[in-house]
Amino acid sequence: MVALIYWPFIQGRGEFVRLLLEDAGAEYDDVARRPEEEGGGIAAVRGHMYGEGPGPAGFAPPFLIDGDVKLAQMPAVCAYLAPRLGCVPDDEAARMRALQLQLTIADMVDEAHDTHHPVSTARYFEDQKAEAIEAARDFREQRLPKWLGFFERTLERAGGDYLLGSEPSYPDLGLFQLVAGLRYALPRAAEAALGATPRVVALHDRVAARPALAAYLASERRIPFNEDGIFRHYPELDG
Ligand SMILES: N[C@@H](CCC(=O)N[C@@H](CS)C(=O)NCC(=O)O)C(=O)O
Repeated sequence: MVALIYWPFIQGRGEFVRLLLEDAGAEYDDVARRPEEEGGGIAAVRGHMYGEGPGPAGFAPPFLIDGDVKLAQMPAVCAYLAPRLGCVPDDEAARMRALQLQLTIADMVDEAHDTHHPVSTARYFEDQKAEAIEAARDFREQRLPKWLGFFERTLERAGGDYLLGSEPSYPDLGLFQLVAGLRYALPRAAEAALGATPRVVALHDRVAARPALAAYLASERRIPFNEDGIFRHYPELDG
Protein backbone atom coordinates (compact mmCIF):
# COMPACT_ATOMS: atom_id res chain seq x y z
CA MET A 1 0.00 0.00 0.00
CA VAL A 2 1.34 3.46 -0.85
CA ALA A 3 1.53 6.26 1.70
CA LEU A 4 0.61 9.90 1.07
CA ILE A 5 2.11 12.51 3.34
CA TYR A 6 0.33 15.85 3.22
CA TRP A 7 -0.94 18.57 5.57
CA PRO A 8 -3.98 17.04 7.30
CA PHE A 9 -6.19 20.16 7.44
CA ILE A 10 -6.30 21.27 3.78
CA GLN A 11 -6.98 19.81 0.35
CA GLY A 12 -4.05 21.72 -1.14
CA ARG A 13 -1.80 20.06 -3.68
CA GLY A 14 -2.25 16.72 -1.92
CA GLU A 15 -5.82 16.61 -3.18
CA PHE A 16 -4.68 16.04 -6.77
CA VAL A 17 -2.99 12.85 -5.56
CA ARG A 18 -5.93 11.81 -3.37
CA LEU A 19 -8.32 12.15 -6.31
CA LEU A 20 -6.22 9.76 -8.34
CA LEU A 21 -6.06 7.19 -5.56
CA GLU A 22 -9.73 7.53 -4.69
CA ASP A 23 -10.89 7.31 -8.32
CA ALA A 24 -8.98 4.06 -8.73
CA GLY A 25 -10.34 2.67 -5.47
CA ALA A 26 -6.75 2.20 -4.27
CA GLU A 27 -5.96 1.63 -0.64
CA TYR A 28 -3.56 4.23 0.72
CA ASP A 29 -2.29 5.42 4.03
CA ASP A 30 -3.04 9.16 4.38
CA VAL A 31 -0.38 9.30 7.05
CA ALA A 32 -0.82 12.78 8.51
CA ARG A 33 -4.56 12.28 8.98
CA ARG A 34 -3.83 9.73 11.63
CA PRO A 35 -3.64 11.11 15.18
CA GLU A 36 -0.19 12.33 16.19
CA GLU A 37 0.16 9.52 18.75
CA GLU A 38 -0.27 7.09 15.86
CA GLY A 39 2.46 8.70 13.77
CA GLY A 40 0.24 11.27 12.03
CA GLY A 41 -0.43 14.99 12.28
CA ILE A 42 1.75 17.90 11.27
CA ALA A 43 4.73 16.22 12.92
CA ALA A 44 4.59 13.49 10.28
CA VAL A 45 4.70 16.04 7.46
CA ARG A 46 7.57 17.99 9.07
CA GLY A 47 9.47 14.75 9.65
CA HIS A 48 9.22 13.86 5.98
CA MET A 49 10.24 17.36 4.91
CA TYR A 50 13.43 17.04 6.87
CA GLY A 51 14.61 13.57 6.00
CA GLU A 52 12.32 10.84 7.32
CA GLY A 53 11.35 8.01 5.02
CA PRO A 54 13.24 6.23 2.23
CA GLY A 55 15.42 8.13 -0.21
CA PRO A 56 16.30 11.80 -0.32
CA ALA A 57 13.66 14.23 0.91
CA GLY A 58 11.71 16.45 -1.48
CA PHE A 59 11.36 20.14 -0.64
CA ALA A 60 7.67 20.22 0.25
CA PRO A 61 4.61 17.96 0.45
CA PRO A 62 2.78 16.16 -1.11
CA PHE A 63 5.13 13.20 -0.70
CA LEU A 64 4.39 9.70 -1.90
CA ILE A 65 6.07 6.62 -0.49
CA ASP A 66 5.90 3.35 -2.38
CA GLY A 67 8.31 0.85 -0.83
CA ASP A 68 11.79 2.27 -1.39
CA VAL A 69 10.54 5.08 -3.58
CA LYS A 70 9.86 8.51 -2.13
CA LEU A 71 8.66 11.25 -4.46
CA ALA A 72 7.64 14.89 -4.17
CA GLN A 73 6.14 17.42 -6.61
CA MET A 74 2.45 16.84 -7.27
CA PRO A 75 2.66 16.28 -11.06
CA ALA A 76 5.57 13.84 -10.66
CA VAL A 77 3.67 11.92 -7.99
CA CYS A 78 0.59 11.71 -10.24
CA ALA A 79 2.69 10.67 -13.26
CA TYR A 80 4.23 7.87 -11.15
CA LEU A 81 0.90 6.60 -9.83
CA ALA A 82 -1.19 6.90 -13.00
CA PRO A 83 0.15 3.91 -14.98
CA ARG A 84 -0.01 1.78 -11.83
CA LEU A 85 -3.64 2.78 -11.31
CA GLY A 86 -4.68 2.60 -14.98
CA CYS A 87 -5.29 6.32 -15.18
CA VAL A 88 -3.19 7.16 -18.27
CA PRO A 89 -2.76 5.51 -21.68
CA ASP A 90 0.18 3.19 -22.37
CA ASP A 91 2.04 5.00 -25.10
CA GLU A 92 4.84 7.38 -24.22
CA ALA A 93 3.58 10.37 -26.18
CA ALA A 94 0.20 10.22 -24.42
CA ARG A 95 1.91 9.89 -21.04
CA MET A 96 4.07 12.93 -21.67
CA ARG A 97 1.05 14.85 -22.88
CA ALA A 98 -0.78 13.93 -19.67
CA LEU A 99 2.20 15.17 -17.66
CA GLN A 100 2.33 18.35 -19.71
CA LEU A 101 -1.33 19.00 -18.89
CA GLN A 102 -0.85 18.25 -15.18
CA LEU A 103 2.12 20.64 -15.09
CA THR A 104 -0.07 23.28 -16.72
CA ILE A 105 -2.72 22.65 -14.08
CA ALA A 106 -0.02 23.02 -11.41
CA ASP A 107 1.03 26.35 -12.95
CA MET A 108 -2.54 27.59 -12.71
CA VAL A 109 -2.76 26.35 -9.13
CA ASP A 110 0.29 28.50 -8.33
CA GLU A 111 -1.34 31.55 -9.89
CA ALA A 112 -4.59 30.96 -8.01
CA HIS A 113 -2.57 30.71 -4.79
CA ASP A 114 -0.66 33.88 -5.57
CA THR A 115 -3.87 35.93 -5.79
CA HIS A 116 -4.01 35.86 -1.99
CA HIS A 117 -0.23 35.74 -1.46
CA PRO A 118 1.19 37.96 -4.23
CA VAL A 119 4.09 39.34 -2.18
CA SER A 120 5.27 36.34 -0.20
CA THR A 121 4.11 32.90 0.91
CA ALA A 122 5.96 33.62 4.15
CA ARG A 123 3.58 36.47 5.13
CA TYR A 124 -0.08 36.46 6.21
CA PHE A 125 -2.80 37.43 3.72
CA GLU A 126 -3.74 40.36 5.98
CA ASP A 127 -0.22 41.76 5.54
CA GLN A 128 -0.47 41.79 1.73
CA LYS A 129 -4.16 42.49 1.27
CA ALA A 130 -3.79 45.64 -0.87
CA GLU A 131 -1.47 43.81 -3.27
CA ALA A 132 -3.76 40.78 -3.23
CA ILE A 133 -6.74 42.91 -4.31
CA GLU A 134 -4.71 44.14 -7.26
CA ALA A 135 -3.33 40.71 -8.16
CA ALA A 136 -6.79 39.13 -7.94
CA ARG A 137 -8.23 41.75 -10.29
CA ASP A 138 -5.69 40.88 -12.98
CA PHE A 139 -6.26 37.18 -12.33
CA ARG A 140 -10.04 37.54 -12.67
CA GLU A 141 -9.97 39.79 -15.71
CA GLN A 142 -7.10 38.34 -17.69
CA ARG A 143 -5.53 35.14 -16.44
CA LEU A 144 -8.62 33.17 -15.45
CA PRO A 145 -10.35 33.42 -18.86
CA LYS A 146 -7.03 32.77 -20.59
CA TRP A 147 -6.29 29.60 -18.59
CA LEU A 148 -9.83 28.24 -18.89
CA GLY A 149 -9.83 29.08 -22.60
CA PHE A 150 -6.73 26.93 -23.02
CA PHE A 151 -8.46 23.93 -21.42
CA GLU A 152 -11.61 24.57 -23.46
CA ARG A 153 -9.61 24.52 -26.70
CA THR A 154 -7.71 21.43 -25.56
CA LEU A 155 -10.99 19.59 -24.98
CA GLU A 156 -12.32 20.74 -28.34
CA ARG A 157 -9.19 19.60 -30.19
CA ALA A 158 -9.12 16.29 -28.31
CA GLY A 159 -12.43 15.49 -29.97
CA GLY A 160 -13.74 13.33 -27.13
CA ASP A 161 -15.08 13.73 -23.64
CA TYR A 162 -11.64 14.06 -22.00
CA LEU A 163 -8.42 16.07 -22.29
CA LEU A 164 -6.61 13.22 -24.07
CA GLY A 165 -9.60 12.23 -26.21
CA SER A 166 -11.96 9.37 -25.50
CA GLU A 167 -10.34 7.96 -22.34
CA PRO A 168 -10.14 9.70 -18.96
CA SER A 169 -6.71 10.30 -17.48
CA TYR A 170 -5.34 12.01 -14.38
CA PRO A 171 -5.28 15.60 -15.76
CA ASP A 172 -9.07 15.32 -16.10
CA LEU A 173 -9.22 14.82 -12.34
CA GLY A 174 -6.88 17.78 -11.95
CA LEU A 175 -9.06 20.02 -14.10
CA PHE A 176 -12.09 18.96 -12.04
CA GLN A 177 -10.25 20.06 -8.89
CA LEU A 178 -9.24 23.39 -10.45
CA VAL A 179 -12.85 24.18 -11.34
CA ALA A 180 -14.09 23.14 -7.89
CA GLY A 181 -11.42 25.25 -6.21
CA LEU A 182 -11.99 28.33 -8.37
CA ARG A 183 -15.73 28.12 -7.76
CA TYR A 184 -15.07 28.09 -4.02
CA ALA A 185 -12.47 30.86 -4.01
CA LEU A 186 -13.86 33.27 -6.59
CA PRO A 187 -17.50 32.25 -7.14
CA ARG A 188 -18.52 35.31 -9.16
CA ALA A 189 -15.44 35.44 -11.34
CA ALA A 190 -15.39 31.67 -11.85
CA GLU A 191 -19.02 31.52 -12.99
CA ALA A 192 -18.46 34.42 -15.39
CA ALA A 193 -15.37 32.77 -16.92
CA LEU A 194 -16.89 29.28 -16.97
CA GLY A 195 -19.86 30.66 -18.91
CA ALA A 196 -17.50 30.81 -21.91
CA THR A 197 -16.07 27.30 -21.41
CA PRO A 198 -18.95 24.78 -21.57
CA ARG A 199 -16.61 21.85 -22.29
CA VAL A 200 -14.65 22.54 -19.12
CA VAL A 201 -17.89 22.65 -17.09
CA ALA A 202 -19.09 19.39 -18.69
CA LEU A 203 -15.72 17.75 -17.93
CA HIS A 204 -16.01 18.84 -14.29
CA ASP A 205 -19.48 17.32 -14.03
CA ARG A 206 -18.42 14.12 -15.79
CA VAL A 207 -15.53 13.62 -13.38
CA ALA A 208 -17.65 14.47 -10.31
CA ALA A 209 -20.14 11.79 -11.36
CA ARG A 210 -17.58 8.97 -11.51
CA PRO A 211 -18.94 6.59 -8.88
CA ALA A 212 -15.79 6.24 -6.77
CA LEU A 213 -15.18 9.98 -6.84
CA ALA A 214 -18.80 10.84 -6.09
CA ALA A 215 -18.56 8.60 -3.02
CA TYR A 216 -15.27 10.19 -1.99
CA LEU A 217 -16.55 13.75 -2.45
CA ALA A 218 -19.52 12.97 -0.20
CA SER A 219 -17.34 11.36 2.44
CA GLU A 220 -15.49 12.79 5.43
CA ARG A 221 -12.22 11.96 3.70
CA ARG A 222 -12.78 15.01 1.47
CA ILE A 223 -11.58 17.92 3.60
CA PRO A 224 -13.81 20.98 2.99
CA PHE A 225 -12.21 23.96 1.23
CA ASN A 226 -11.06 26.51 3.79
CA GLU A 227 -8.99 29.66 4.25
CA ASP A 228 -5.75 27.79 4.95
CA GLY A 229 -5.57 26.06 1.58
CA ILE A 230 -4.72 27.08 -1.96
CA PHE A 231 -8.26 28.08 -2.95
CA ARG A 232 -9.37 30.57 -0.30
CA HIS A 233 -12.59 32.53 -0.35
CA TYR A 234 -11.88 36.15 0.51
CA PRO A 235 -14.90 38.10 -0.84
CA GLU A 236 -12.78 41.23 -1.44
CA LEU A 237 -10.76 39.30 -4.05
CA ASP A 238 -13.82 38.30 -6.08
CA GLY A 239 -14.56 41.79 -7.44
N1 LIG B 1 5.60 22.46 -6.75
C1 LIG B 1 5.34 21.69 -5.55
C2 LIG B 1 4.93 22.64 -4.47
C3 LIG B 1 4.86 22.00 -3.11
C4 LIG B 1 4.36 22.99 -2.08
O1 LIG B 1 4.50 24.21 -2.24
N2 LIG B 1 3.76 22.46 -1.01
C5 LIG B 1 3.18 23.34 0.00
C6 LIG B 1 1.83 22.83 0.42
S1 LIG B 1 0.71 22.76 -0.98
C7 LIG B 1 4.07 23.36 1.24
O2 LIG B 1 3.85 22.65 2.18
N3 LIG B 1 5.10 24.22 1.21
C8 LIG B 1 5.98 24.36 2.30
C9 LIG B 1 7.02 25.43 2.03
O3 LIG B 1 7.04 25.97 0.91
O4 LIG B 1 7.80 25.70 2.92
C10 LIG B 1 4.26 20.65 -5.87
O5 LIG B 1 3.53 20.78 -6.86
O6 LIG B 1 4.15 19.66 -5.15
